[in-house]
Amino acid sequence: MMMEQTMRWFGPNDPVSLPDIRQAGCTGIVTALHHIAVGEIWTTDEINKRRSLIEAAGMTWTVIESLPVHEDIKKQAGGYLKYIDNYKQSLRNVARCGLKVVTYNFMPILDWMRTDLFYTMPDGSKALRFEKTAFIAFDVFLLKRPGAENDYTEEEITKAKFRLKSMTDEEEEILYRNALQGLPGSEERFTPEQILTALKMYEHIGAAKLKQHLFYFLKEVVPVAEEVGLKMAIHPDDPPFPLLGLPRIVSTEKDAKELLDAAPSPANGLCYCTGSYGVREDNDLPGMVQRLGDHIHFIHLRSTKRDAEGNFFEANHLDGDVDMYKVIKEIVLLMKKRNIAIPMRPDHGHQMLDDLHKTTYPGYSAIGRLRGLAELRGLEFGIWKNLTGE
Ligand code: DNO
Repeated sequence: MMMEQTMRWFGPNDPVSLPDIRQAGCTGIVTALHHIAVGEIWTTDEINKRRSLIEAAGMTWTVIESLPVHEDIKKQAGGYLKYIDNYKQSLRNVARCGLKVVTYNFMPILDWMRTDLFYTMPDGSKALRFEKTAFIAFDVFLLKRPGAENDYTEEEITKAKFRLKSMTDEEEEILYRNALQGLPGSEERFTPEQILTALKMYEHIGAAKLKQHLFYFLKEVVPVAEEVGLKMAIHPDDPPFPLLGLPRIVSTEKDAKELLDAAPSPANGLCYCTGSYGVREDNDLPGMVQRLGDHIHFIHLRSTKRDAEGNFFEANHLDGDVDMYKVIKEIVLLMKKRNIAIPMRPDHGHQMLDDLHKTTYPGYSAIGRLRGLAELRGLEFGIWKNLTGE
């Protein structure tokens, strides 16, 4: 039994079409109703409309990514009780429409963060990259976040100042835009004022408090998910460390274990994202599958390459710091033990070939993901044949 192969699709406006994804070899689609405002209820009508589009293209809607958690829930402020009720209702509705897995994250304000969306690889393809010094330059000198200088050493700040000086106006503008990129699937960007106001609201919320808020949310929604037969899959922080003074609480195996223990249920689970967890050297990726495998409901496969300076870029799926052979071997063993096919998607891909001339969602061009999926599928097929002799 192989992993269920899926790709993320951002909906009818995605330049990558459903037939493209099917031709890449996928049987499942991972998507969300991006047009519904965060916090509002997903109605069965809207879910079914989307599901029909996917089924008409010969695939199934396997996983939701994401059913986003309203900021008020993360802060336990404003209308958070109503938003939790809405979330429960959305869960009931998606279950009624036959969906099985719901991905979400608990990252305050921002989802993923990169400083460079077009980092040129030696072969001319483009990758996403996080450059620490550029990020500090953004934080301290462009955004001018109050207190930002306290988060870095003097040496780091001096380096950031020089880094900024070395940039052309255009490069500076691009850095600014990249860092303020909105959520995946949305074309909106935050304005600096919006970010600074949002950051202010988190001034008194440290990691311990944010964890309490997550655990409260889980205790509320996990029983509903369990009752209606859904699996929840929390996506880790990307990158897995605090940014802009915001706490990040799903970065390590310990974090994952704690949140699972906070609301014990088979429905309380993880999105095992090797690209996010793998940025930290102290995360033992194959070991996490061994120890937390019963709670892995969705898999993102991607590899990053870090350096001693704290930078990383997204490598080819089989290169970089993630030992994809060991990871997939553990997943094959896990699926054999659980006797299920866990859905996976190749996470991100390089922009390459014809896609270099197209505008797609950062990380989500067709050909790079097609390459990633093909390589991952081949690796899995070989491991699976070898292990099972089937
Ligand atoms: C990035 C994605 C994340 C993920 C969310 C899940 O490419 O992996 O944005 O979808 O964090 O809620």
